[in-house]
Amino acid sequence: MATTKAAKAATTASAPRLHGSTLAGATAMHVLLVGPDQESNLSLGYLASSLRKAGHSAEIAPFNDASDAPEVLRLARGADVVGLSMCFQIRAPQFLRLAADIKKERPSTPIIAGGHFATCAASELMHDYPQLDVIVMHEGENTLVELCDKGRRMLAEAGQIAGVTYREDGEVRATMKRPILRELDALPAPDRSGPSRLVAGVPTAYIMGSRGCIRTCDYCCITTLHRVAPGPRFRQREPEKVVEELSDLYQTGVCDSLYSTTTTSSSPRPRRTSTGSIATTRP
Ligand code: B12
Ligand code: SF4
Repeated sequence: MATTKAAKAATTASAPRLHGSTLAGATAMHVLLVGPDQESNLSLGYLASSLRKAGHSAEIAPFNDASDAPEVLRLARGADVVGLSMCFQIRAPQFLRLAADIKKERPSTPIIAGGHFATCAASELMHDYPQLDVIVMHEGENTLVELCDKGRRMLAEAGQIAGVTYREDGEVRATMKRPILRELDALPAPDRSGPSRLVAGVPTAYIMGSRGCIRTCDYCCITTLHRVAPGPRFRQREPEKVVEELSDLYQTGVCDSLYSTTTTSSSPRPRRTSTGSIATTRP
């Protein structure tokens, strides 16, 4: 995928670092979000903007293969918390090795994993890989913010947060299921700082139009995710909000081409803009 080399550089938070400052009585945390970044990584973008909205700071570090590990390790030295986006099963060994290296260097830095694979295999991962401290089940925006709001008590009090798998007294435990987000438009727009992405030389951005799926294919991890988070299986954004985001991206010069992606392949009631692609070219 045509991603600029510059885009590999960490996408640094535009908000100032808030290390050690207080946030409604708790310590603001600096979170390093690590994950694949072949195209726009909307998971990390949404997590970063939600953390910032809540007064924390976030930095995104691409981890596309093992050669990115030294840079991630360097950035982890400045983080209060490391979040790993383990969406792909095939990449799990690399992420677990990275987590072990971070823990070896900085044993007290909490490592939180999330994403499709981490959620589906949460119990097994927590039993077998002590380098992971917490796994956030399914959608992570609110859960990660609530964990960070705990500040340095995050791991000791993880059991108070809905939607996590954690350890207590050496036992792996899961808290109550967190209902999935109903209002996708309530989320702040994803972080898109850093250089524009190029597809065939054209600055391009990806957009989330919906989440979930109406089908129940047994082999698909999207089906498993629905079991761990109650609520409607499929949610769509308001078409007007999608168009607003597209317009902002175009006006601010982030992209010349706009692709509306959706996290599902099946829509019961397609709306005007939620699936398919929309492309505009700057005159
Ligand atoms: C876009 C996409 C891609 C893109 C970009 C991926 C990227 N992230 O950079 C591209 C095209 C590159 C891609 C490639 C592949 N993909 Co893909 N992809 C998707 C897709 C359609 C959408 C993901 C997305 O952006 N969602 C939008 C965000 C906002 O939601 P989210 O990802 O669910 O994130 C939320 C939670 O998961 C959680 N979360 C995620 N990370 C973290 C981290 C922390 C710390 C926390 C707290 C929470 C958290 O919070 C997020 C916000 O709520 C999903 C299907 C789906 N519907 O999810 C498949 C999916 C993730 N892909 C999949 C696969 C298999 C692949 C490939 C291996 C295919 C292949 N054989 O080549 C490759 C792997 C690429 C590689 N080399 O690593 C599978 C993963 C299955 C698995 N368990 O392994 C999925 C689930 C599709 C499926 N149903 O099978 N993919
Ligand atoms: S995303 Fe595709 S494979 Fe997964 S449940 Fe929906 S239709 Fe089935």
